[in-house]
Amino acid sequence: MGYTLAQKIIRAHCVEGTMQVGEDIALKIDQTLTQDATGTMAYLEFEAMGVERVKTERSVAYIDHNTLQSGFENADDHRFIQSIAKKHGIYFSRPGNGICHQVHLERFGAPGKTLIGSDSHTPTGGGIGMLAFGAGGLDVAVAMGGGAYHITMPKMVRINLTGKLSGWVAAKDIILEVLRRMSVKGGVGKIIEYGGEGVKTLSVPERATITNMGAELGATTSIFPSDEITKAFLEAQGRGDVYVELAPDADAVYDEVIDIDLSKIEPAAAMPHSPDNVKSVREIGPIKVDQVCIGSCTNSSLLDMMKVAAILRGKTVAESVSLSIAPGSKQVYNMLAQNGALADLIAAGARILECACGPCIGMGQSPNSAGVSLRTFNRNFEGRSGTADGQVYLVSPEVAAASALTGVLTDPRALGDEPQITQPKEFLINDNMIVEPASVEDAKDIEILRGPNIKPFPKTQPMPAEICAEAVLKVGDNITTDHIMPAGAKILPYRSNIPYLSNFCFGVCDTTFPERAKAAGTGFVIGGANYGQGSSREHAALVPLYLGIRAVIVKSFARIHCANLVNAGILPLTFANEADYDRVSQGDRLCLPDVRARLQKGEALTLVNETTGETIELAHALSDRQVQILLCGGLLDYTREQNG
Ligand code: MIC
Ligand code: SF4
Repeated sequence: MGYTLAQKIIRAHCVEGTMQVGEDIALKIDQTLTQDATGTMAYLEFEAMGVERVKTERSVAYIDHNTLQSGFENADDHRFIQSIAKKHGIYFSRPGNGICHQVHLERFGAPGKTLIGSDSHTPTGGGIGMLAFGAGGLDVAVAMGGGAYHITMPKMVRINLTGKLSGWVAAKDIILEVLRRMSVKGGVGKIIEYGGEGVKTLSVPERATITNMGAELGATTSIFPSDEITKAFLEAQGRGDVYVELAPDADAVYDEVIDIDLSKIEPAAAMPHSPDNVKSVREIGPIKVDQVCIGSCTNSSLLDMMKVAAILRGKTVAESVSLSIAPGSKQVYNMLAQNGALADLIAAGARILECACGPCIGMGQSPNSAGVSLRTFNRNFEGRSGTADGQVYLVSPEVAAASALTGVLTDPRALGDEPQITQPKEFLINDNMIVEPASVEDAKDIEILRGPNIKPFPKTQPMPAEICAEAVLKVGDNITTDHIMPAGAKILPYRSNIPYLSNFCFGVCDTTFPERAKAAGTGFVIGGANYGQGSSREHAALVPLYLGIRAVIVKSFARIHCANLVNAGILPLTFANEADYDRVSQGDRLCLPDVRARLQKGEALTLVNETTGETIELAHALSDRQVQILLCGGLLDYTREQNG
């Protein structure tokens, strides 16, 4: 029996476990990346591990999220990350150099390598045949220190692409179609491999758009084969030497196969407030648009920007629309400047932003009240834009640009012939914004620069014999980490200040939660299906930990958040029967009797609802290692214990 592409890379990196679906496997990690919103915490954790020099082949620290300096906090965090990178062997991508995933694809990614990043869209690297995972900061810190990355061996899904996209239909429309079919929880526990003849019609940036947004399926990761197109991209980046051809075996076995005929796909949009709420632009109709934002790690490549420039050339953005554009990297920005396309964007009235995440993470450009915002981004969760009642639609750059001109949601097929944009033979290569780490010798003298906003890691404690506490919060299905720990311009500066951040925990669902949790001292959170979908921010676990949450009991979890809860020492449990979700109400007094001993012995866990007198069966999918981590009080304590 042959292997799938992902299985081949897993086999080459597996240091523990066997490739049986559902088993815990440990992978050697070749590369890591961090961004600044999760990076400060990740490097504090790395420091706590006491490792002098990173043990990966390449680790890169990017500054791309917290790019508004409205006080000293973000600037201080950037200095901290820069100094720690220099000292410990990490490359540092300076603010202004671009969004981590775009720059990593351009300058560092390599087919066949493993990458973990403290950002859920790290699977963007799958566009060049990397096996790339989003992870919590603590997992990335462990990997930088040479530790393996643990995942549950996923199922293999093949998405078979046939045919060719018609004019004006984009890679974004392919992934929106996959989301429409599979939903935001359809990818949980799965690796999505793209294959078939249709793959040859897609450039690397298009493939990367698709693997990037595989995060919204909840997939462990997504990957494309590495072929002649990958080779041409890497050669154009002056990195042809890292190319290797990679494909699945002809007799590889997949758990699921999905066929997509590219010629049948239409321009589409994900409607508020979920990336899987997808309809064709034609079906939605010409709704009035207030704002258009083009950029983000999903759609900010040179190819995307050139298409947008061609659509806007010689025209003016509709009077009622605010259009902002953020190129994905300095390379893209600079090339647009040199070839004149930037002038077309400016002339048309676009507001050009720096190459960073920007509006995608609520760093500016919040829409007006109840405003309709079309975005080429990957997430349209409620409130994420910074405007509580903002109506965000996710679309391709083509739909975005066409609609910016008309002021209503527009099918770009109405614009006549599609402009033909080809990938350049050579990209503009200038790595002057990537700072190399100091030599081992020089590193000794480097001082780590810490600002006053950096507060200590929350207190952890070993798993107690039993947990008895109140259900301080009960929420429904598909709760995102943006609900649990919102981001945006007002809060992001406090990513290294958990006590301050805690005032905003679950703010989207219930602003009284922080106060009530503090008053209760310890507590449970009860949730529905796909709890914790979205970002990799470990703050969505560290802040509840700080607020005394000891266990989260839900119908099902999203992968990265579940791992983050374990790493923080919070027990992630599920109802053995989903219907039992209805047998717990907010405010009920709950008990997990003998929880420590039962976890140790591998015995079933039960929940006693002392308010109703009922006993409820629980389940968990914890590996033996995760049980050990929880018994110690979290991954930091576990790692310290392991290192003696
Ligand atoms: C996101 O897109 O939600 C983020 C902001 O990039 C997060 C990371 C974070 O919260 O810092 C992610 O995707 O992991
Ligand atoms: Fe940045 Fe948005 Fe991409 Fe997250 S999804 S890394 S915030 S651009």
